[in-house]
Amino acid sequence: MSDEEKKDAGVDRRAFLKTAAATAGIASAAPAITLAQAAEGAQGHGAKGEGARHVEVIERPGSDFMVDVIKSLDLEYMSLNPGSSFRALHESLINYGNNKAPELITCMHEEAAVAMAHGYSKAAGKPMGVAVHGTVGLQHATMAIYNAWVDRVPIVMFAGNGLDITKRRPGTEWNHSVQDPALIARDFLKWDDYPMSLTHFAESAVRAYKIAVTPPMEPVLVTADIDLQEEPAHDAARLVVPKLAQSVPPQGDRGALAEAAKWLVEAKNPVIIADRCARTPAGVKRLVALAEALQAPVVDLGGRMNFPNTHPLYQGAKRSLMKDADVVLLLEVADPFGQFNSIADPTKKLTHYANKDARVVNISMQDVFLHSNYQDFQRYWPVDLSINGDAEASLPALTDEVQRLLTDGHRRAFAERGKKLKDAHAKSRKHALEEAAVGWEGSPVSTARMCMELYALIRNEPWCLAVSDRLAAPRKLWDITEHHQALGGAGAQGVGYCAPGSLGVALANKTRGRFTVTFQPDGDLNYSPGVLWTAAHHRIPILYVMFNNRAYLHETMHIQRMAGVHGRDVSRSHIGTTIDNPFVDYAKLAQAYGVWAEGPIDDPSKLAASFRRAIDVVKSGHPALVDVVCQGA
Ligand SMILES: Cc1ncc(C[n+]2csc(CCOP(=O)(O)OP(=O)(O)O)c2C)c(N)n1
Ligand SMILES: [Mg+2]
Repeated sequence: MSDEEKKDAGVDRRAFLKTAAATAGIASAAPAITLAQAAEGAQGHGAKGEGARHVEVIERPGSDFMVDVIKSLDLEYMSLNPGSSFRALHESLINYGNNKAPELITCMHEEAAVAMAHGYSKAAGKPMGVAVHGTVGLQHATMAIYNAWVDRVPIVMFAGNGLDITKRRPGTEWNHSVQDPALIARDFLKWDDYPMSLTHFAESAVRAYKIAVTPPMEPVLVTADIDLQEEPAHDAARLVVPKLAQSVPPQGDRGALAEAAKWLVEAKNPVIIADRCARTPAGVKRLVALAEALQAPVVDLGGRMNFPNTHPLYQGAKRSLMKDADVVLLLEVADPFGQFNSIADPTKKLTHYANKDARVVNISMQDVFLHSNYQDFQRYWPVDLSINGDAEASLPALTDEVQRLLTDGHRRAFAERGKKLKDAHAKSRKHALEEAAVGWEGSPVSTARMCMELYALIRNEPWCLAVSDRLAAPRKLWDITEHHQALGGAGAQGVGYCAPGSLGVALANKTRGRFTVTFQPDGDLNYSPGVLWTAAHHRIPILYVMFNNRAYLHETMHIQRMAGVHGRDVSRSHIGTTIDNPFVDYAKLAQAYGVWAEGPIDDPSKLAASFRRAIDVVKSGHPALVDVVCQGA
């Protein structure tokens, strides 16, 4: 930092404190305290220390150096719920780091802080930072970390903690200390470390970032020890921030890709299945190039937006394709077994619905890095050619090999295949429209009507659907052509992702000129409704359309199924699964948090006008919520 920057960053504030023993914080929000009081922990939560009266100002706390390190990581934002185990880092981020790159985003729950970073990362194409209280904060954060883990999303997290027992204040600080903070989340972290010096912190933070963004991308955690944060950075002049070196995503073995190309070109009925294949917009173009070279159908499972749904080769998830498939190419598919088999619920009857003789090529990083405890690796499926590599990085070589093999004969045959697929695509689009018309006038509103009323108003905006795996209608009926338009879902179906995850997407979109919309399930919002306050406080433009079925409806259906199997009355399945008596007034809830809101709306003819008003609010740079009372799950 230059002297000018330091001044700008408020480093001079410390000099001011030194002479004046003056005030801290925002007068309206926090009572002014003297340095002596601060040293005594007079404002401390549960601390009753004897505290020295004489306070020496620490000119260069370790936490300032930590900020230098964090600033080298190009993190636009860092979400947090405050906690004293990282209070020095927090203060340094504000006053030394000037609350810029990263800018702090205040969250009301650690799960929301991590889920915001999860959504942000997918929309921005780079990680966001998170700071958490090492013990209780991480306990809250874990499900969101697990979601990101399963979704292969990089998040760079910092936890505060104190190891040295001689420095811990009695009481709370012991309750909030842990030998090994990352332990609780280690099964779903790619890497973590507990640095014991500032140089160690610098190396580990940079290493953590590098590891997080190397496919398979995953969350990482570095603990910032409280004493390292709060003690002076000894030898400050000699501390260096190591250069961040990012790895080139690994391409699969060229010979194996050539073999795969041979199989695909020779196939009569090849099928391409993509899940988390396209990490960037380039990935979509690469998949289009391969599919067009082969005139092969693409099944997009939607973990990412892999392929335009307007493209004639886009075929949705069709089992019929798999019946005739002779070569199947899996591109970063989370569940290979599930593409060939189903297990009926509740009978658990196994059906193998694909052609048994199909040859399968799997391009994935799944075997390269996985953990044992949590079972997100899914059931083993024996493939014929397993290629360890990043799918997006491997596609150009695969397409080159395909192109090299093509003869005029192939091209003629492929053109024929392409025509048939084009017809099938048009038919399924028509069928989806007919399906959407069912219950169009119904009240409560049908989910398809809710989706299409909104789409009519935003289709010419640079829209982004923050969570795209919950409702079928947008996937089938909205023209999804850009990578950023459909960002998949929670990853591990941990409910509570949609509200904060969407807000993280909106945070990324704010500076990228995109208009963020999300269909917000009611059950999901209630895990962390404080997200609405974060949206209002940080002026994050997003349109929350409540998809309010007044229930944990998926669970209602599970109970109904069980009642059926047990030969009992299904009419009591609402017990423990519905959100009624009283209904939640989501418009009032949002308003209480400072968000513009309308509803509940159960008359579909009233949707358009309300959506229009909400869209104007969002366009003016603020969040808005429309509560739509829906049927369906
Ligand atoms: C953290 C967590 N708790 C419980 C569940 C089990 N669960 C699966 S779907 C669901 C219902 C969610 O309700 P809502 O978000 O309103 O969606 P709906 O089913 O009504 O469409 C629940 C509770 C889960 N997946 N994650
Ligand atoms: Mg619901």
